[in-house]
Amino acid sequence: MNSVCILGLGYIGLPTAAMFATHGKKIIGVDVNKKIISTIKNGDVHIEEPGLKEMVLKAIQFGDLSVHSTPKPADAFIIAVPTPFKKKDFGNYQGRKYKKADLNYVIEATKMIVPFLKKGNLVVLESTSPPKTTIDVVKPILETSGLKAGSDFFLVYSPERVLPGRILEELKENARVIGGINKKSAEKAKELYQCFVQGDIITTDTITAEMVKLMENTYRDVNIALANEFSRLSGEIGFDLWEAIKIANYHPRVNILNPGPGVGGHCISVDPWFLVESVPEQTGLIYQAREINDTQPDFVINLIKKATKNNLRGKKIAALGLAYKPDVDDMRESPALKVIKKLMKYGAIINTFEPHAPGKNFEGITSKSTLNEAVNDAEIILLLVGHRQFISLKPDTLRQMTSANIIIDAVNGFDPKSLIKAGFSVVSLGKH
Ligand code: SAJ
Repeated sequence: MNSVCILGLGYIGLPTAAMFATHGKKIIGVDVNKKIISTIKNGDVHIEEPGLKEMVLKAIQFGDLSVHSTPKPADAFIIAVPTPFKKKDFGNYQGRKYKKADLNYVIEATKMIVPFLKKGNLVVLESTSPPKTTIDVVKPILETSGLKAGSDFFLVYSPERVLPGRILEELKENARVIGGINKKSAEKAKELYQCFVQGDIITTDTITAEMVKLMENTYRDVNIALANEFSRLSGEIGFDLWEAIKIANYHPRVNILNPGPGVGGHCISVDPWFLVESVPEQTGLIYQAREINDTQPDFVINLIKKATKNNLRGKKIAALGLAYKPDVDDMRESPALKVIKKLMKYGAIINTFEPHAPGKNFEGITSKSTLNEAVNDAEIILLLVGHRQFISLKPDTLRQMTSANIIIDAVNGFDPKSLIKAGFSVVSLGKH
């Protein structure tokens, strides 16, 4: 397999395209978003990811990657489009309102492949998808070509499992799961990915591969929910959760994750819903974890309310960080945005700063151009994302930058003792 057409040049599609292109394959990158195509053609990338821009430019320069708005014939096709949840259509099981997967991008991308599908081609679905999507949704669409999956062309599900911020390393190093609709399909895909994957390549069937991906992210969601629930106990009982987690994690079989303002991103806050939607009557724990993580921004708001004696109206708050997690520029489903929007609703005056997108606007919230501008005349500083730039701030430097006297830390990014020494009063999530 020499040529690969990759549909969707987002957080996964573009790094995957660059990886194949720099490992001997000819890549046709496709995206329906014209802005993305023109950005790449102009020598830039729309995603902040260490090493990505250089890799994409090199691939284009050597003629191994070209970008287009429609597919072209190729030996293999990879679908790497988003699978968000529906914004308006919800399910309901015994009063539990749950979110449903929106498979439109997957369906549209699959339809785009049909006119180009030839005998011997391989089709890979990489998008995180509800169980059975490969067989129930993708396969019938591809077979409208008149070709039969498994004999005329090969079909697999192979989830990406990389961590934003470390995508290029993890694409190579992580184990890759390949679920084929038959053995031959899985073997064909294994041959293809072998050109850059250094980790184990494990072959299985499509449903198992789909479940592996959903179970991994659900496992993480449930464990973060547990940490977040613990954070709600610390004030009630009166203990330092961070100290307790540190000590508990000395146990060889315990690894408690970090509490925070909630779970964001396009993966963990979305994927568990696919399981709830599939079998609502058997997913009480998964549902509950989603509930806890989705309401964690409210818990942070309550901390702020307490610190301001329920008097948020007109309070000048500098909110630090808008991204969904530290050291990335991705704002999708970010709990920081949720906290800020709610504070604004309560009448607080918010200045924000996102070091990965200074001066930019997200869902009506504008990041100031500098940290200084955001904190200058604030009354309260609210740390929402543990970006390196924030947690490395020296308390005395911060003291000189701001008129604020209160610091609220939702991520345990600051050392409260040295902040208190510098003259601040400090409220930290998980510290009573
Ligand atoms: N978070 C916490 N506490 C923690 C860890 C994370 O509150 O202890 C929060 C983060 O701040 C963030 C959210 O959870 O808001 C998710 O962050 P993450 O770093 O756990 O995961 P993602 O969404 O960036 O990437 C995940 C990864 N999955 C797992 O680790 C099981 C990644 O490997 C997947 O490829 C990715 O989802 C995906 O695309 O599905």
